[in-house]
Amino acid sequence: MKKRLQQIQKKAKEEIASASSWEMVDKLRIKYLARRGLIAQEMSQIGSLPEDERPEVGRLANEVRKQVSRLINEAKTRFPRKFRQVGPRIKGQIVKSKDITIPGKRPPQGHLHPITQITEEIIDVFSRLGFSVVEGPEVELEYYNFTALNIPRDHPSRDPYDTFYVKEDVLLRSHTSPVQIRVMEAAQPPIRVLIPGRTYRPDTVDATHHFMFHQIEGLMVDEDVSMADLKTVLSIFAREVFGFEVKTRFRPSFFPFTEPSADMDISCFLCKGKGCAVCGQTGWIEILGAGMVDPKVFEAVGYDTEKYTGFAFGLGVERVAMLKFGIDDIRLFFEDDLRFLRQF
Ligand code: FA5
Repeated sequence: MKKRLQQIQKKAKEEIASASSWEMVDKLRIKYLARRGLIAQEMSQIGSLPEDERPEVGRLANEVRKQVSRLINEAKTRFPRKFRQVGPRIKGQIVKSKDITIPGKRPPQGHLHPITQITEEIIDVFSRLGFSVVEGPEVELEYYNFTALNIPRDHPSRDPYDTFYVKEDVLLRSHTSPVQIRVMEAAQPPIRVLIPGRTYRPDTVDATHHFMFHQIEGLMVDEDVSMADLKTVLSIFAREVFGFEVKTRFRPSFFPFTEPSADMDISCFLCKGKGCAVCGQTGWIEILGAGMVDPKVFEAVGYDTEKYTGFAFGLGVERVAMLKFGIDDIRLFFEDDLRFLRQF
């Protein structure tokens, strides 16, 4: 046992000398000096020795323990100790502030663009009427943008001066109507969808025109859908968005993909229909084009034209936003001027 104690002392000395951190030294303390450490294990066996040997072995064991303890204490002074940080904590993390009850700094918070706000408001109205939202590609095939919509080959809107072509047969969509075709190709009636999105036309930019603007398309197809349904749905929309006093009127119009077609006007929000500069003295402002889906469009998507009828409409979101917020120049929406945008 004496020999073992001497070996333990020698080994401890070597190991302590080669330790390279405070933590390593502390592990050696546990290995040798802890309650169940190597030295304590030896000491626990002293009682089983012959009585006359016990005092001497006991002294030696004590001596070894003192030595190892001294070496360990010395070794610990060689290394800087990482102390536990103290201070106020939030979720276990030390915080620098002495007073953690001081309110935090609020990061600047933005809000939705007015066009997005109006789009969401319109979606909200139509979703209560059972319409769901669908989106389609902004880079579109000529087939969907024109051909399937019964727009003839020689129609002026197909001219490169009136549409942004990416290459032959591929273009930036000039309206959201191509998504009508994509929806009808993918699903059978009954259909009630709303299609918001960006559209592009090489129009000269002025107070009411932009080369990029937003439209919201609506499409409802079912058995027995009539012009009366179209008028009802759009009148509800106008009342919900512009208020209960607003009046609506439908004027005959023409679109190759609807028959009959109509433009919907709302009574001028400013002069209440009396006539002013905003409405060009007419008392009315046009906000959308609409009509009953032309049977030729149903043929293009393989719908039974005897069984189904439907209506479609397309409104300019900027136009609606300008009327609702009283904005007189469409360009303000897209100039990213925070002094303008913060007002909404
Ligand atoms: C259309 O685009 C048709 N697709 C609408 C439609 C859909 C009719 C379904 C029937 C059935 P129009 O070219 O009139 O129609 O455009 C619709 C709206 O887009 C206009 O009333 C106007 O508010 C807006 N708009 C058109 N050109 C511009 C432009 N350059 N800048 C801003 N808004 C525009």
